[in-house]
Amino acid sequence: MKYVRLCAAIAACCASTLAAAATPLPDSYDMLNGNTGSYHYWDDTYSGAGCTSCDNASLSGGLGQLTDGIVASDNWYVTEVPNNGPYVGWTLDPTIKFHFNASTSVDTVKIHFDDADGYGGVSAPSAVIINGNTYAVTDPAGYAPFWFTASGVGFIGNDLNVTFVRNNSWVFASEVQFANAVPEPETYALMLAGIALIGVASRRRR
Ligand SMILES: [Ca+2]
Ligand SMILES: [Ca+2]
Ligand SMILES: [Ca+2]
Repeated sequence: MKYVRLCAAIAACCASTLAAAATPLPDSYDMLNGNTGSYHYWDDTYSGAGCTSCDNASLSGGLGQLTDGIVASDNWYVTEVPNNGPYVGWTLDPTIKFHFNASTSVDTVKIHFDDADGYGGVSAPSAVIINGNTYAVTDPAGYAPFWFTASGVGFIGNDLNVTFVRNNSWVFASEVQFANAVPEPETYALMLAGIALIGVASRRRR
């Protein structure tokens, strides 16, 4: 029976689309700017208010290097020479408040950190705190930069606070990404189209 196979195909299609993760982008983030060591580890492209060339200046209402899609390809001592590199580096435990204009669900937070194994006082952080929940970070083997993934975040709202807890003098991050499994409008459109097709198929059968 053709329509049974058609229904099965549509169901499989809808199921795979539903499982696909959406990757919401924040509309802005607020935080303290990075610090200066051998070089400046500032959020060089930050678009909001605040001094982008001042250590620990309050930055607000904009986006910058933590959400620009650019992921550092190497350790800080390679990418940050001479200045304006892709990382932001702090000598404090920064809290970054990510703001979504519309209420947004977040299941997963991914953060790209440097892991210089202590070179220059830069190590992987010991933990990440997301809206009060602590996620321990294991220092990966070797010294390559790495992605840390916090799963099961279960956040729905507008403002998501993320704190990096240092394990050494410095913490360096180059990108933060969010994901959720909520179906997007296109998914609903696909499902409606599928239901319509099933209706057509069953009418033809009759
Ligand atoms: Ca920078
Ligand atoms: Ca970046
Ligand atoms: Ca390591």
